[in-house]
Amino acid sequence: KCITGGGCNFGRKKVNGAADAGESPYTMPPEPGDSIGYFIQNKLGVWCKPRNDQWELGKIRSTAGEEATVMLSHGNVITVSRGELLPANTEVLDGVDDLVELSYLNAPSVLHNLQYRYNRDIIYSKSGPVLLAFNPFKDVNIYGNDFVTAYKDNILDNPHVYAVADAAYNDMMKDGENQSIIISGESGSGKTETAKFAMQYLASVGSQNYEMKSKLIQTSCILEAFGNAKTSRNCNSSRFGKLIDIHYNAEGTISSACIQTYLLEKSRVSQLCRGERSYHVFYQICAGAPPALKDMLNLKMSSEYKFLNQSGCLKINGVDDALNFKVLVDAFDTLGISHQDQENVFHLLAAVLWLGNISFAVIDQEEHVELVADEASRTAARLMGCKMDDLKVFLSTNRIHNTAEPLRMQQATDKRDALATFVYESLFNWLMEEVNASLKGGEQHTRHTISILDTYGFESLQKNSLQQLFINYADERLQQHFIRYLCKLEQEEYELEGIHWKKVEFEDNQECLDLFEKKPMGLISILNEDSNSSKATNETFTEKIKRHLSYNICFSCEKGAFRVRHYAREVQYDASEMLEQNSDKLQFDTIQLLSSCKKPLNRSASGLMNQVQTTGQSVGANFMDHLFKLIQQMENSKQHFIRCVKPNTKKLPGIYENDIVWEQLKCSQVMEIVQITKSRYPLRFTHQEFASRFGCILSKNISCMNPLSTSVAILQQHQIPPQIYQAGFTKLFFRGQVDVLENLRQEVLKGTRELENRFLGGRV
Ligand code: AD9
Ligand code: MG
Repeated sequence: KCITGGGCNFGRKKVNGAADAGESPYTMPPEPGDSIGYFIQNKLGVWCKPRNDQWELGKIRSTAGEEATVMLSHGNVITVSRGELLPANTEVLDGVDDLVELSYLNAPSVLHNLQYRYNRDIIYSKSGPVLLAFNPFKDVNIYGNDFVTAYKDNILDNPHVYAVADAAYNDMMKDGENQSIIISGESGSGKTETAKFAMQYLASVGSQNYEMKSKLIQTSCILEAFGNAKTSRNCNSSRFGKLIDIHYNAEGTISSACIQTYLLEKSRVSQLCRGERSYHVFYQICAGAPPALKDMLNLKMSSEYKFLNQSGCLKINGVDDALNFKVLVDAFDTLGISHQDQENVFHLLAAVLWLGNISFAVIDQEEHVELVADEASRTAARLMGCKMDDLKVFLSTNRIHNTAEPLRMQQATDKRDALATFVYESLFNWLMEEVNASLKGGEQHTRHTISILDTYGFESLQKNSLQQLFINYADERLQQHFIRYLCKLEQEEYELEGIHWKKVEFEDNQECLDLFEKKPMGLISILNEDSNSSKATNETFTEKIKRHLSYNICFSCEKGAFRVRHYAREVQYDASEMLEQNSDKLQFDTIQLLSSCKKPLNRSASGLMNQVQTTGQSVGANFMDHLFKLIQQMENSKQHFIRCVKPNTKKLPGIYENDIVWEQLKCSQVMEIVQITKSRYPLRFTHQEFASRFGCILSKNISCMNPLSTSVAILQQHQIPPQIYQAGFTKLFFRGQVDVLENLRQEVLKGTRELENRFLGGRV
């Protein structure tokens, strides 16, 4: 098997659903520089753009000076400038598994190849070491137990998320190394679905532990109910990032698992954009709670709650919220969450909804307000488990040094929303702790871990706040990690080793990362500093970032807003509430109120009490800590990359929009990665390793030679063609396996063993 997982190409595999290419025509490609000349001379297929900026395939009929006459595939003949033509690959390469196998790497050829596959429901392709996963927006029949078995038993080995998970599992067992599967892509491109398929595979191969397997699979349902919502881009958008660690024992059986979550979008609890929904679980409980539970919670239909009805969207086409509530309860049961705890969870969900319906009445000339004692406030207090009077004082006043200062309408509703948001966040965190406690497993000893990372996609909304700033910063960090791992480190090694290498240029996002991370005056440091300072306001914050960061080409500042040029796109951020959002400080009275409440809340309150006393970190500082730990964990593991691609913005099957696909491929630098993979040297030995491994097949006496001379002597004696290797300062680099040398070595070793056996055999 090729050690690059598709990177080297000494022998092509037949394409699933595509023509058999027979002998690879790229063994003798024309030099890139004069490839169009070669095509014109031989009247081969070319790509041209006759209209609408859409590439079309044609054949050159004739040329005159700088012009060429091309017959398009549907019969029209057009004249274009030679400079506008790009070489097309021969038809036998249509639909190859790995873009590395294309002779000509240009935008139309790559797009054509992927479309060829997509039209045949072949949604997975390789671009060198990266798996490209196209969202089919329909069921494609390539998952389930039979397919898991087929990949496990190597009956199938074409590109698939199961093949990636299988490689991770096998590498872990073979090399004893931790592995990570890093899934990226735009919102709605299929990351979460892909992560679930990877988890399904890993739960199946690794385990005779059926209890753990079903628990692991059921966690998705809980995570999605509480952390996913309908947005304008995805009806099941993850509003948090997650890293799933699956731990294995020495036999390769799952021993336990752990899920870390990041940066839940809290604001969604109280504020929704038109056409979007809050977290699924709210609609599920309203639609699916049995009558007794509804009575206990005084639960109404979702349309009765302000937090849900504000956006004009209560239902998702094709989604049965009531049924999903039953599925959720089953998942709670599978994970062993007690009925009492489940009841507490439902109480708090209903409490959040009722908090949103609480209203205030103006009570004096200064427009101070007081909480209205009605069904909403009474039910909210009862469900949270606090006294009505305490809730009333809490929501109508601010406690400053033992005096209660009355609030105005906006302040009171803000305080109400902050409380509801906090209750939900505490509930989410508590639930994650419970899920993890259930996945802890018994006393089994953990050897190694496979981690699956499913983050948010890059976001650019109409109004972008602190949440988007952190999501996009995390995306930028992961992009750098991806590029560094796949483009930078490899090329740097060739340079350091002094071997001949035609450098592939790629876009580095370091400048944008500096904007965020520079110390002491990067965007995040300034944000953290100002949100801890009592003097800073959002205006002084905007002034300060303008003063300190305008030198950076990725940054510009406007009144109350700033723009960042991300690798994916430029985004404008609204700075008007950033400091409050970042400091996320809870007043002492909030903690007091919550201490008397139901279980998840009083636990959060005591946790917070400790936090207030010890760290007092801002959201940004906390998030940076998390992100760096996450990247470090990845760097200490073998990494497998999956890039999900959204083929259209309509979220419909069967539509492949070239521009949309190209934009995503360009952002993930697919062409550059393929180019590097095409010419890389996947196999490498230090001179010392090579000399001691293959020294035995050298006929001359090598005892007085240094490792480099020995290595060169071995290569020359066995006539290894110089085009498949290069000798660097400390290492030898090979384009593919050195099977000839391995076979010779095995023969020598076999001969030696036989000889030893003959001598020893007589005596033993
Ligand atoms: V976001 O950044 O969380 O907003 P994701 O996670 O990238 O986003 P998700 O996995 O939620 O996207 O996929 C969006 C929708 O595409 C799913 O709800 C499915 O309806 C659809 N999808 C994605 N992948 C597949 C697949 N392999 N097969 C079938 C799929 N449908
Ligand atoms: Mg998702």
